Order: sequence, then C-alpha cells, then structure tokens
Amino acid sequence: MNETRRALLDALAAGPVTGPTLAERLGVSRAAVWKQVEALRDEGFDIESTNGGYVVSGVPEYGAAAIEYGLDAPFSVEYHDSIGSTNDRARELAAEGVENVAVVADAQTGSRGRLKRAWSAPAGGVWVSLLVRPKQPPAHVPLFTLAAAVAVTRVCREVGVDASIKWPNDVLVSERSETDGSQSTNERGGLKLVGILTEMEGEADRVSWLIAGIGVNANVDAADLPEGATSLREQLGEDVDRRVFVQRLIAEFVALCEHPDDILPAWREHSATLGQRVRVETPRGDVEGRAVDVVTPGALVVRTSDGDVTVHAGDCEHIRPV
Ligand code: BT5
Repeated sequence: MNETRRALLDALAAGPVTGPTLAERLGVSRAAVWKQVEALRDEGFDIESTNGGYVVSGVPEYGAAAIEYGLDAPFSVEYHDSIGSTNDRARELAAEGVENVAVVADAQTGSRGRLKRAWSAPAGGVWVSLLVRPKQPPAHVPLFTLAAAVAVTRVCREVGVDASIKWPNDVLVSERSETDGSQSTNERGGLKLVGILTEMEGEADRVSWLIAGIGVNANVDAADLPEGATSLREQLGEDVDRRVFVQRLIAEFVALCEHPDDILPAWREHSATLGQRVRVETPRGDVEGRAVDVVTPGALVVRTSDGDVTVHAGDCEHIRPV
C-alpha cells in the first residue's frame, strides 16, 4: 500500500496544488512528488501543470489510483485485471497485518460463494473484498455481513436499480413480467444481483480480521451469468461508472462499521425478506413461517405455527403463500 500516493491523490482531489506544497505536505522531496505524478500519468491520469500547480483534468475509468482519487474513506485499493479470488488475496494481506484495504478485480477466475459454491465473475463486474479489523467481538461478525448488504443495496439504488436484501446476504431485484411490466418475485425472491461472502479470523473476544467479499454483477451480460441472476447493465440498459460505484460502496460500508447501531434499522428498511413467508434451511432442519424481524447480531426471527424461532444461519427461500 502506497501511503504517499494516497496522500498525493487526496491533495490533488482537493484542488490545484504546487509541487513544493505537495513535497512539504507529504514530507518527501520535490523529485519524489514529480515521480509520483509521472506514475499517475502513466496510469492514465491527465494532470496539467498550471501556474497554480497541478490540476487533474482526467481520471482513468477504473483501477487502484482511480478509485482512491476522491475516495471518502481511509482505505487504500489494490487492483487486479484478473485474479483467482479477491477474498483469497485479502486473506493474504490480512496475514501480512494489513487493514483498511479494498482488493478489487475486473475478473475473477476462482471466486467463491458460501459453502464452497462457485461464483461467476466475468470481466466487467464489481468484485471487491474489504479487509477491516473491527473492535467488536467475533459474535458480532454477522452484523458486518448485513452492513455490506445495506451498503451495496444503497449504492445499487443510487444508480437507479430497485434492489433489496434477502436475508442474510443476497441482494435481489424483483422480476418484471414480460406481459404487463409488473414486478414480481420468484421462489428465490427475485433475480440475484449481488452475493456477499464474509470471512473472519478471531479469538474468543476479539476479531483479528474480517473480509467482506462483495460481488456485484455490474457491467456484464446476464447471459454470461448463471440462471436466476441479473446485472446492473441488464436492469439499466447501460453501464455504470464502476469507479464511483466502488467508492460509494467503500464509503457506505465504512460509515456503517463506524456506527454499528445504524446497521439493523437500515437493514430492515432495505429488506425484501421481512413480511414474507420464508423457509430457512438450517443445520437443525427447515424453519417455515413469516419473517418478522432481524435482531442482533443479524439473526432472522421467523413466526412459525409453534411460535417465534430465531435463526442464526441458513439458506432462506421466499415462498408464496398458499
Ligand atoms: C454468495 O454465495 O452469494 C457469495 C458470493 C460472493 C462473491 C464475492 S466476489 C468478491 C469476493 N471474492 C470471492 O471469491 N467471493 C466474493 P452463495 O449464497 O453461496 O451463492 C452462490 C450461488 O449463486 C451459486 O451456487 C450460483 O447458483 C449463484 N451464482 C454464482 N455466480 C453468480 C453471479 N455472478 N450472480 C448471481 N448468482 C450467481
């Protein structure tokens, strides 16, 4: 992680700034500033040298520096055109002691879902793993999965896609009827736009690291995805600016992690599951009933014919009322 580059990008984003001012602010030589500016130009930034100092007049479409430029969160970005799995790379960084990093890839060749399921990640998606070291105990980790779901759902809505969360970690869009255009949901609760895989390591009372792996089908054709999936491109009929999407995603996730009390209320607001009849497959058997609430640290409360059951983990299906 290059802290000088991040500081330089922040200074450039704030407006015209001269080489000597940058050198002083960053605590490096003027030659070092010049070298970094040249490196950014090589990465595709248009940086003009004016009387008032350096002015950025063009930012590359995607990439580490492009995402860091104007990023409203203390995060650095590592970018790969193609990688096995961004979560695996984030785990390596976690083992090296790093934190507050987003590993981003254009395509993944070995990405994972939960329970060792495969995840398709063709070029054009937003495939990102956020590595953080929360202060909360391991028992609170499910809350961060919900935070990732809320953050990504908010950003999907910002770009104009009416996404909502299926407990605990899928972000769906309801299917549009081809005949009358009305929105409806299928057995899965809709078409899957986003998947989230949270991984962590910790001791009894302390999380060592947590990785929120978020896969958004962004600028990809639905035909290149498994059945039952959709993409932002399919929903919008055009591509989204992935650079801004990732910036907003990181900023929203960080803000929720800083205010964990906001997570559950925000989750309830963005949920497709609450109020629905659901069947949750759990290790101790299926639980069927109406989903009535989500409670700390992210458990679903299902009202069954035998009373309320609190489910902590499992695959959840939205079922149509008979
Ligand atoms: C998930 O698992 O939904 C979590 C997916 C997490 C992917 C991200 S991408 C960045 C980071 N790096 C990784 O290696 N992983 C994370 P699960 O709930 O188990 O759903 C997996 C199922 O979703 C598969 O069995 C397929 O049926 C379906 N699926 C696979 N790829 C899909 C896609 N691109 N879009 C929608 N559905 C997909």
